[in-house]
Amino acid sequence: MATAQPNSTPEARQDFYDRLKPQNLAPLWEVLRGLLPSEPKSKAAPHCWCYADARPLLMESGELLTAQEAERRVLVLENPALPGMSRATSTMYAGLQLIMPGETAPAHRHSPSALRFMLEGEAAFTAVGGERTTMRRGDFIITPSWAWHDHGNEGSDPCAWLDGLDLPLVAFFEAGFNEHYNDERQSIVRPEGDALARFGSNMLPFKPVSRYGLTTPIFNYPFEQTRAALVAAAKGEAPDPHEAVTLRYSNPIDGGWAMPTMAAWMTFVPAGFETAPIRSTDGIVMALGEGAMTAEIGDRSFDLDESDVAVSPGWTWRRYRARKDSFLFCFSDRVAQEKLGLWREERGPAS
Ligand code: 1HN
Repeated sequence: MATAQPNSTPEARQDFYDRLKPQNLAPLWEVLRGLLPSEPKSKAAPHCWCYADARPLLMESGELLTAQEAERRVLVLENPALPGMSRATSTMYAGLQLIMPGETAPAHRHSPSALRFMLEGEAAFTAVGGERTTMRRGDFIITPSWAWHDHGNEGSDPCAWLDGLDLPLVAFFEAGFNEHYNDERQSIVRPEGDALARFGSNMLPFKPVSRYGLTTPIFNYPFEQTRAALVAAAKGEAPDPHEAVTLRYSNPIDGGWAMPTMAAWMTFVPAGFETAPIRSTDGIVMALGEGAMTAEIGDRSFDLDESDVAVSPGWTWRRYRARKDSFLFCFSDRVAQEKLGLWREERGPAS
């Protein structure tokens, strides 16, 4: 059977494309392969920020300007493959924030959600929803979307933490809002520990409450609890070949992830344990809370010490080897991908 055989010249095609352009039309067949790769190829690169190298610069920023002046005194962790875009992975923002003794980072709120992983200092607090929480090393802290939040440091040492925000995701949806509070600090209406007592003690209020919409009502998951749970869990079962011992931070209201756009979890890799390769479609930001370990990410290998931050781009093989008992905090857009039916993982052979 004869099939249609258009015999256009390259010049004729180009002429056609030139006439499409003024009509804001374009030929799909010229770009289809780029739109639909056979598998994801992240634009982000594997990378590690050594806290020992970043810390002196962070402290120098403390001499340069006040937290109030800066609004948030943060050194953005820029993925080397995405310069100037304020992105650690393709969809996640990360930064190192410093607050000096006596300072206040003034109250504001925004539709992007924020999380913090505490790195240094014992006397910083954050206030959310009229309640304060003291932020200690290894604590996982949440600022829900559109919740007023301010931070302060009432001790005598600098305090620093890792910030994670879903800014690139929100920017993609063009759904970002921001508002300043009419005072430096929000008014405190609840005693410290209220949220943890009501929602973080394996009990829940009789009356259904949702203080922050889709976000967990617990806004500080203390490291002390997380660490104890991981260590106890490691006693009951051998570590998973790919995950080691991993528990995710959950929303007690529905058992889902703690936040609607950013998934967070902590992995305990016991000293000497080596995980088998795994890759997933979410790009991951990780910070070592405690221990010492090697992270192999794609063709890179990073020796992580405490407070170092590393990035594993989406669909990139990763594996860990612990030199000491290691507690690795991780966050990614996995929860968003899961809701959209996009998230996948692949597990390599366990040797
Ligand atoms: C923000 O509100 C904080 O509240 C930190 O500590 C970093 C980066 C971009 C936009 C808002 C904070 C931020 C941020």
